[in-house]
Formats: sequence, C-alpha cells, structure tokens
Amino acid sequence: MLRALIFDVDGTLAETEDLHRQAFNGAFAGLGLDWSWSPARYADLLTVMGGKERLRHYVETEHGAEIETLRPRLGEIHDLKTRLYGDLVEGGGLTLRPGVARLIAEARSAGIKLGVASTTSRPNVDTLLRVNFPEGDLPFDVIACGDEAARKKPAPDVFDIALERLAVAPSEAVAFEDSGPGIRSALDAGLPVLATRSRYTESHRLDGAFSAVSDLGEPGAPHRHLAGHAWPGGIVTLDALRAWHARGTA
Ligand code: XBP
Ligand code: MG
Repeated sequence: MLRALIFDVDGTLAETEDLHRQAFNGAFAGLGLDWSWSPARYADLLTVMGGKERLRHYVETEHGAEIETLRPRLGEIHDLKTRLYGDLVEGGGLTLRPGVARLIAEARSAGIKLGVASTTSRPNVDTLLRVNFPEGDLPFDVIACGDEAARKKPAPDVFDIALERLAVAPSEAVAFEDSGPGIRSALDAGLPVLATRSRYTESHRLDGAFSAVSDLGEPGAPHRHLAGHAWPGGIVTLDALRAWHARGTA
C-alpha cells in the first residue's frame, strides 16, 4: 500500500537552482573574488551534488594554483552564499512547481506521509517552505537534507534517512526527483522514482524513473509526458499514483 511520498527539493519542489547560482555569484563578489558562474557553467557544475562540494570542485579544477589560500575560505564563501540564497527566496517570486502544492494537499487529506530528501542545506529548505506554506502548517512529516547524510546524492543516504524517519519501507513509498544523480540516489534506496525534469536538468538522462514528465500537471495545464508510465489527463493525482502503485505491488 502507498504510505509516503518523498520529495527532492531543488528542481523538484521549485525551480531553485538559478537562485543558487545567483547566490554563489553574490558571495564571490561580496568576498572580492572575480568569479562568476554563467547558467551554462552552473549547469555543468551541477553534476557535482552539494554546494560545498560543487564549490570545492570548481576551485580545485579552475584555481588549483591558489588552492592552499582558497581552501580555508570555502566554508566562509558557502555560508555567505547560503545567507544570500535565503534573502533571494525571502524576496519572493519562488513558487512551487506545477502540481506540487495540489499533490501535497491530496496526500495530507488522505493521511499519506510526506518527506523531503535533499542535498541542499537545511536553512534553504526551511526558507523555501516558510515562503510557500502557511506559518505553523508545514506539510512535511520528515525533512532529511544537507550534511545529515554522510554521502551526498547520488549515494542513497538521504533517502535512507527519510525512509527510516518516516518508518515506511521503500515499497510503500514513491520518490520525486528532477536530476540524474537524484534518481540514482532514490533508486539505490529501493524507491520507485517519478521524474519531473527541471530547467537545469534538461540534458540529464532520467533512466530508471518509472515515469518522466515535464511537471506534475494541474487541471487545465496538463504536463508533457516524457517517458514511462503515462498519467490520465496529463496530471499526477494521488488516486492515479495509488492505482499505479497497487498494480506494481499486486
Ligand atoms: C540540489 C543540490 C544542492 C543545491 C545547492 O539539491 O545539489 O547542492 O544545488 O544547495 P537537491 P547547497 O536537488 O537534492 O535538493 O549549496 O545548500 O548544497
Ligand atoms: Mg534536485
């Protein structure tokens, strides 16, 4: 029986990655570093999951000669980036992707548990949820994210943590992801994965997802079906998820 839905954050709950990119660039400028990541450059760097890891990878590959002076500053750069990202999200304009609020509401009404499993830092999750859900009425039963996981995606750690805290088996849940590494992470945790491709994952292969769509769809705004299981009317509803899940576990 379907007992839980587990959502990735960046690119899945909302199209956040360009704000992350802007926050990184703001931190570089704020600390006197003449670095700037274009959208294309950031898309390449997104193959490295985790902002701290991504920053370290960039410094090691692009500024290796200065690594000894830069390495001690990586934490400071990422901390400023996280503050600036929070300001950007607080500044509004970052809404949930199509169908996310609807499906979450359907799940809550039906008593289906809700979890988050993200590589991003916890303050980023808290700010995104605070801006998009009413005070004191946050929908998620469990939030697993950032450095709680010993290994970042594509390792399964963060989904394993979410499953354990939700007290459900992988066979009783469905994961929602937008990226190749995220799909890999959820699959390796034993979860079936529904992929909603995002702006920064246009080039990602979504192999392994049992269904891939442009988004979760809304009445009057059906999604584009990309691969795998197709959803009646181009909308992923809880009823349709339950019907798929029942078939798979029959
Ligand atoms: C996406 C990530 C994160 C964000 C940046 O996480 O890889 O690293 O890009 O956030 P997910 P941080 O798709 O799993 O939500 O700088 O806080 O890591
Ligand atoms: Mg993501």
